[in-house]
Amino acid sequence: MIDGEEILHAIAAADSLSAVEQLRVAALGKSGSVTARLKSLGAMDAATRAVEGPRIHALREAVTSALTAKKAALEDDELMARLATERVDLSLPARETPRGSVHPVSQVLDELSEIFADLGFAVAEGPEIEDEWHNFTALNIPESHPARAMHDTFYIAGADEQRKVLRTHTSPVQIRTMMSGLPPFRIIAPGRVYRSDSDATHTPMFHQIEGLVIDRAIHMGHLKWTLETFLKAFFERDDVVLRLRPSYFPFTEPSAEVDVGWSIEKGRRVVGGCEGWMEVLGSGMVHPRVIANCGLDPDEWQGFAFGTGVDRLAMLKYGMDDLRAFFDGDLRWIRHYGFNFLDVPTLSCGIGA
Ligand code: 2NL
Repeated sequence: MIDGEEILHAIAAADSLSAVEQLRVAALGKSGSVTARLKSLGAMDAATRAVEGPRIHALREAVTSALTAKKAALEDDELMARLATERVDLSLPARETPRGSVHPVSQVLDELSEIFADLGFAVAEGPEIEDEWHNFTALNIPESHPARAMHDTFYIAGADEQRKVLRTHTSPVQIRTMMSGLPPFRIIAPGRVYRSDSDATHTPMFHQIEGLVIDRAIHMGHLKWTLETFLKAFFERDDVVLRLRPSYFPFTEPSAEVDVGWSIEKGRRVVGGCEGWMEVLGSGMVHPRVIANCGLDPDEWQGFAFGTGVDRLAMLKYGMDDLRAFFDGDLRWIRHYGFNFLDVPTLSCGIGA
């Protein structure tokens, strides 16, 4: 073989991938030496070509496989060199990944759902844009009631008949549940509600949770036990004391406001004990007219209902003092008061939940 031997020697001696690539171009490229010899076959007479043809093709094969083998060997060397120098230090701390945090309202909504799920309550949902019938009329709230006034409720323009409102409480969810299903019912309705109110303690949008139990022979004893069990679980204390105070809501009869006892611990007011009272819930036995409005016979079905503000419960439990900060979207606030996404309110803390 004429300069074939030389090429093969050069490939064997190449000590870098770029040298191998240069040799490939020099031999097999468009104007490479081996390519030139392949082209020269066309000009040969038949007898010469019969001898030279197989030799030149054999050379091309030899050069190709030598290049491939050398390239693989050099890549191997490179990998071995890297493995020898780049050691993984397992004692280094893991790199931080930026993580968001769970808003206290979301956290408390999860805690509430968890507690009531344990008591057998399902979560019900409904539209935030409601009609006046589901939001007011079905709930025995008269046309003249101040809550229906334009300055208290956000109305959406439309004909009087189907005038829409941003729901002012989550009660319409319970009305819809009673109308579309069959009793008994045991549900909670958590969600956003809207009122035309804005100051240090009121935001035009806030969160409410209401509960409803409808069955045969339900009485206020069931109401009191349920609320006591719920409040003890929520505040994670056994010394939560309740006081039911007579009150008035158009949709319950009788109605009671629920206070819990508080005490001062380490200079802070906490729920538990009984140095004073604070109101946390509204409740009562569902008004028979509301039951009838939902197409049920109030002589057969009765029950209790309650409602409270989720934002306020969150403030009470986690010690936040300004309601407006909840919805300002200030990242410093959420980083301070937010929860880790693994803080799932179950005994297993989310593992398997
Ligand atoms: C409060 C008081 C309350 C209810 C909500 C209710 C729902 C239906 C029927 C009867 Cl469908 N009642 N809900 C009952 C009593 C009180 O909420 O102070 N909320 C912040």
